[in-house]
Amino acid sequence: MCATCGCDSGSSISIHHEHHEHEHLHEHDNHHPKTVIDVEKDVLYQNNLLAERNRGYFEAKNILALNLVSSPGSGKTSLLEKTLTDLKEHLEFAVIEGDQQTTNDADRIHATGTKVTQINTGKGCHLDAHMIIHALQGMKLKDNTVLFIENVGNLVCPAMFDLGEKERVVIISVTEGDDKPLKYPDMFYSSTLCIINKTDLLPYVPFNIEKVKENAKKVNPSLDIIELSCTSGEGLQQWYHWLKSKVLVPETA
Ligand SMILES: Nc1nc2c(ncn2[C@@H]2O[C@H](COP(=O)(O)OP(=O)(O)O)[C@@H](O)[C@H]2O)c(=O)[nH]1
Ligand SMILES: [Mg+2]
Repeated sequence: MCATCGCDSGSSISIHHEHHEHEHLHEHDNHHPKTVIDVEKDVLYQNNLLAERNRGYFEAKNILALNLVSSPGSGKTSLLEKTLTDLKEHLEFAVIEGDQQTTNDADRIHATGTKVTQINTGKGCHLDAHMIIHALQGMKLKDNTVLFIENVGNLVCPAMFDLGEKERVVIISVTEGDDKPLKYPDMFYSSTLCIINKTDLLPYVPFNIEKVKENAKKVNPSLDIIELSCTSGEGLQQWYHWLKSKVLVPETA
């Protein structure tokens, strides 16, 4: 059990490299904490060290790593499917998919022709830096890759776990309520971009888009915000523009 957030992360995770390899990791087996606070500090301290290791690897290979976080169903995989399809001629992509169970999302990414590794966290409700190290070992990423890490759907625990990413992107969809930035401030505070997805549904749901932007800016005044719909395609160009502005290499085509 991960004492930091009460989930079962790390006790038994499975990593599926492109659906071929299957690896089980067992950790914390001999970990008997005296107090919850000590363990929490220890878990996050260890995670931060490993995240810095990942960050160094990414910097050395000029890999742009983006950590996508949201509630389940906000549209993370849909956004990736669109992005990978629309920009694959211009950028080198790879994806790490995080979910408790199934390779459903990895299958969707694989269908776009993109290199993908699935991490199943079991009962764990977030990815951590150690899981990313193991995933990276099997991926053999090329220099200058844009690496998307789709985190487990959860607006709470993934906020605490640095994966070594360059930027964190939080996605909220218009069916979730415009108060979410105030209810889950850590996630919005630690992100550099907030994507408001499913704007095609705005006529049908009571969601005040100005209010959600105001709430998000209250938590994080420097947060970039992009409204879009993966279904209609409206606003996607703004996201592509933001993404390309973060890439430090010339496009391949
Ligand atoms: N109406 C609408 N549905 C969307 C949009 N984006 C995603 N969805 C749907 O929302 C559901 C969850 O999307 P998914 O990408 O799996 O979300 P994830 O759990 O965050 O990866 C799926 O049924 C998608 O088709 C959108 O822009 N508009
Ligand atoms: Mg998904």
